Amino acid sequence: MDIATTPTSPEGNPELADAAPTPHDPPVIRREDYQPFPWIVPQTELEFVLGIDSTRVTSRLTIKRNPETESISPELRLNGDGIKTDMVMIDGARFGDWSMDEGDLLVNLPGESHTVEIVTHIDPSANTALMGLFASNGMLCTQCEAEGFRRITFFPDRPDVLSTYRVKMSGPKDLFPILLCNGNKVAEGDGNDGTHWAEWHDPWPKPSYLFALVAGDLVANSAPFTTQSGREVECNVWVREEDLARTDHALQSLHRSMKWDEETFGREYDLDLYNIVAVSDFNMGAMENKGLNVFNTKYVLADPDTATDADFDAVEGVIAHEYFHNWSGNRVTCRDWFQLSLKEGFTVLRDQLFSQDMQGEAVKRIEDVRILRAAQFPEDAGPLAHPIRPDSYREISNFYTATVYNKGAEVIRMMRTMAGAEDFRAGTDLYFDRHDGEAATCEDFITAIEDGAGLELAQFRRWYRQAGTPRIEVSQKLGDGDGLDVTFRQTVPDTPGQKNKGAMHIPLRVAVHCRETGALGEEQLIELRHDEQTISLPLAGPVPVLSINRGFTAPVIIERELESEDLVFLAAKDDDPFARYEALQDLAVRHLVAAASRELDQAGRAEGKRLVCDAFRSILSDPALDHSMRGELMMLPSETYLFEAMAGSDPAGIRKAEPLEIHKEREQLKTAIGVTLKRELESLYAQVADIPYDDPAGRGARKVKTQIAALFAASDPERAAVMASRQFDQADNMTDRQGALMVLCGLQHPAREERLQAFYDRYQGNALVIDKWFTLQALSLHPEVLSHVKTLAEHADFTMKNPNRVRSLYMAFAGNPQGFHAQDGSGYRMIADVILALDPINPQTAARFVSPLGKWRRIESVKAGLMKAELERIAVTEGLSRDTFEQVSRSLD
Ligand code: 0A1
Ligand code: ZN
Repeated sequence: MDIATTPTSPEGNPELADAAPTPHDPPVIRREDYQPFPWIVPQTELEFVLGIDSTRVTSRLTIKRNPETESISPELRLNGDGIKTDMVMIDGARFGDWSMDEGDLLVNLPGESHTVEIVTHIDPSANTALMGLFASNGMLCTQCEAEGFRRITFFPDRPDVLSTYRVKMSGPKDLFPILLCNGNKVAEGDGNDGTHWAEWHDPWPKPSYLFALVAGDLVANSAPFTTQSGREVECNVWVREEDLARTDHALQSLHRSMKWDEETFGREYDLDLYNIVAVSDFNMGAMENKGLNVFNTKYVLADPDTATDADFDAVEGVIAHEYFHNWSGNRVTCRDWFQLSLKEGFTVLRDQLFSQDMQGEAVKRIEDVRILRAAQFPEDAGPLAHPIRPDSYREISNFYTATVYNKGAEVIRMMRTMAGAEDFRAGTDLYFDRHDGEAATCEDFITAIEDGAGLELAQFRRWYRQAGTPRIEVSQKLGDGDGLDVTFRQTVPDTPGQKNKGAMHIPLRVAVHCRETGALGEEQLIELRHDEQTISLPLAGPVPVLSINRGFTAPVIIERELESEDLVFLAAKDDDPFARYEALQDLAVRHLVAAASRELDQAGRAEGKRLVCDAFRSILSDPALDHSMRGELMMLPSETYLFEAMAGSDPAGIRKAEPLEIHKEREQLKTAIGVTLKRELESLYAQVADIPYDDPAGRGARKVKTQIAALFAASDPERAAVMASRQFDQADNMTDRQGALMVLCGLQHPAREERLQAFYDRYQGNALVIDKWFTLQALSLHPEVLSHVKTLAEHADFTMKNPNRVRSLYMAFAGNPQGFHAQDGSGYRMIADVILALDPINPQTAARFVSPLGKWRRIESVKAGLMKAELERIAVTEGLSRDTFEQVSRSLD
């Protein structure tokens, strides 16, 4: 049964009805309360008799008292969530003396070691939450991180209980010709009733969150990889037959990741088999289960006709991310979920470094910073702010955040910057050696880096404890000698539950250039440790211009009074590509925040636009830039970033963001650029328009082309319609096609509907491309976007059961300021309605829609009231999931 299209009622299923107890005030779990589990589980045997709507699970656990704990309690607590026992046996005999506590199974065991056998039944087809064992597109598949295993069978479902798994599964051969699990297949055979079975053994002890099972009608794209020690690994990418032609890029990305990790981190793969399976219903991007990664199809399938350049990069990055987890996550795992950034922050850094090597360092760094600023900075400034190592949670799924992942990566990147790549590698070698086979903590990681890389990180540890983006106020004056005295004043803002924070240890790469002679100063790394400190930096000439936080060394906000001429100079001349990008962004941010705050008179407004246009002009014509970088530099700061800049530019918190003003001013700036630089843009377009897809300059050309059309959409819609329609009609790849359609979607022009229909007709039935079709319309600059989204929600292809589809429409809409922040609050109401409708189906995905509404404190008062009212409406709804309850209550606190 296809749960993406067949409505199923959770209430109709007694197991799932139990699975949603939604206590009104779910308990708070605290990091400081950690206790080791009193038992160890050396071996786990599982047997699955598979069926789409009824699967029987038998587990046989060998358990022993944990010699490292002093507990003498006979109680064994096995976590469960919405499941019931059919039978419990202890040491081979039927056992009736068990009890339940919430979802958990409790048994009292007198001895030192026992075997525990439990039988449960589950209904994968009713599992719309997509945690545990679920059905997707006719196949069966699991997702166990963080606490999904307890929806399959009773188990100590915590990451510090490592066990060796042997798994047997059987099922109808016609429905499930392929049976996969972690590790190696050790036996298989046919039953005499149309069924078959397979037995798998994973030699590496693992926590339950890394367990995976897949059964379905799949085909593989396979190619062996030979490791540095000469072992051959069979690599398979499993998909539905119709998708096979779109798997080469994923397979090649896997090979590239395996090689890179050997060369860069000295990590070799440790099994003879590596399986990747693509599923269409998945809450997140992908999952690193040992030897059997499960992926959202979005991060596997790619060919030029259906995937953009960005999609290709995302596939490569996510494949790498999951592969790198084999060491940073699986061989060394987390002691408890508060340590999530131990594996996620480190693995994101590893995938970023890999992608820098594959795709080009400068552009990748700019993209990563853009993501951090769009997703993590707002989180750190809002009601859901938390340290990269949180102190408490009610629902761990809510902590798979940009803070834990992306800020976590930035924090480890700072360690690498301070140590240098080589010494950092010595630190990570020591970490892997010391903790291989263990469930470790962030503290273990920091200590290993201190010992192996020779750093002193006592004060640096505050990055793990303190939430909030540090702000550094920078001022400068010429010193007595031949230096520039630069004074740094740092503050870490208050965040929920945290006030009066200590100074951070912040590494910054800096250089002092000279605007008059154009001389570029030498880069140096400085380390800030105090609330206020002054450092003298060497001058390169008489008119010093400070280039600061080069390469975005630290995830901080720099505030400084800088003459606009200095920014123009940095944008045109800095030798650090990131600093160049930053200067251009700063020019635009200054103008747009001032304009949106109505601080500019006519002349000031014209002057701001002129400066941005001048800087743009030098970017358009600079022969030293490749088109990829040019395209990057041509992107104006996003409206989310401007929202932060506007709300955050007043430390007293009095100034609030006005998203519609920001939107209006940003569009006007685009118009000014399009009008002022029409000739330059036309000539650049002519240069890049016909560069072929496979040309080395093709990628950059595609980026530049779409940027130009987007600027013309604001300045000369008729010209943009012609340009974009031609680009669409002539496109031989998805990047050009999608770019053109994105521009057309914002226009009130007949070409819009024509091309939208053509796109739909061409790709009907291809779920990932139809997701793009929904997204383009929901993100569009069209004034009627809200009613378009309402209509799209009624479309036959729309379903609340598929997370990709829900996100393609509503996440896109929530990120469209013009629609979401509609004056009358109808955008907020729409998202609140989505949360309420989705919560009973898929709480994890529903809870992710809360944060856009949580911005209410930082927005002007009328909209703030409307947003808050929607949060309050959700908060009083009966039967809310733990996920949504937690996010809504934190957002209202
Ligand atoms: N560990 C995965 C992310 C992940 C987390 C939870 C999931 O449950 C739905 C799925 C995936 C990663 O970092 O890739
Ligand atoms: Zn990860």
